[in-house]
Amino acid sequence: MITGATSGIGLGCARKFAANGDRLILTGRRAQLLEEICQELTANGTEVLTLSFDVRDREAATRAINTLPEAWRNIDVLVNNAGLALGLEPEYEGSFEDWETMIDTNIKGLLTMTRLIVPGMVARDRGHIINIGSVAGDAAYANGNVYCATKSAVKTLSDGLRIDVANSAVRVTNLKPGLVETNFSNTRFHGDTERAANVYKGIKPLTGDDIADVAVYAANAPAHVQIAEVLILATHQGSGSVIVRK
Ligand code: NDP
Ligand code: 8X3
Repeated sequence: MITGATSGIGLGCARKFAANGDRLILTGRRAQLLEEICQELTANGTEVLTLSFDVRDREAATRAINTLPEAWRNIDVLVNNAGLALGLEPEYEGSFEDWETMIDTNIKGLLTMTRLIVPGMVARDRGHIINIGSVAGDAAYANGNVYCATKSAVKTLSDGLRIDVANSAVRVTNLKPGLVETNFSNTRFHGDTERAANVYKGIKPLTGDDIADVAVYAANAPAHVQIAEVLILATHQGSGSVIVRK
């Protein structure tokens, strides 16, 4: 199951896990896009189930998971990817609404999906949660404040879950990408495409597929190997705040 599979890293994961021969449950809010992706992958021989809901809506998420057809109930891998940044302003000037959306999606949405799906994994003694954190969770960068804090929470929640499932065969991975060219910056800058494009100027950024490669690797590592955390940066990115543009 991949949350936020309609774009970027989630879509990259959908395509790479499909190429790996897996059956996929794809989620996102945009039902039409999910349908188009389903058609693309189904045409290539992948079995796909789509679920359209907002991860912030706990009731809708619960309904979607509790009404999964029998053949789709035993989820082996959960990629907790749905998330976003909104705004890039000093902490003392940020928007309350943007903060709430980021916290509700990146932290509470991820927790909802974890709470709904991990009990089945523990009961079956089999499963893998791949959380999409960020380099932003390792250290704050200028004006990143609340977004960075949500990704820092993803790291702590991944570490906590890993401890809590350590007596089972369930594995937990926190993938921490740096600069990945997706719809991320368009969303962050509320549709200002020019400002978004500038984020990737002068540097070859990562792609959703680059992150998906690591997710597929972690999910297919031998059963005794737990890829706990991976930081993935573009070659000319030194840290969350050091980006060398040429
Ligand atoms: P995109 O904007 O391209 O994709 C975001 C995905 O999240 C979409 O599929 C969107 O689907 C889904 N999503 C957002 N909000 C919700 C919601 N409330 N309910 C359900 N789905 C939601 O960005 P990315 O692919 O870059 O982002 C994916 C993840 O990667 C995020 O968690 C982001 O923080 C993280 N990340 C991104 C980096 C980057 O540089 N791009 C670097 C590090 C981490 P829909 O709109 O259909 O609901
Ligand atoms: C997304 C990458 O560096 O914009 O998490 O925070 S960054």
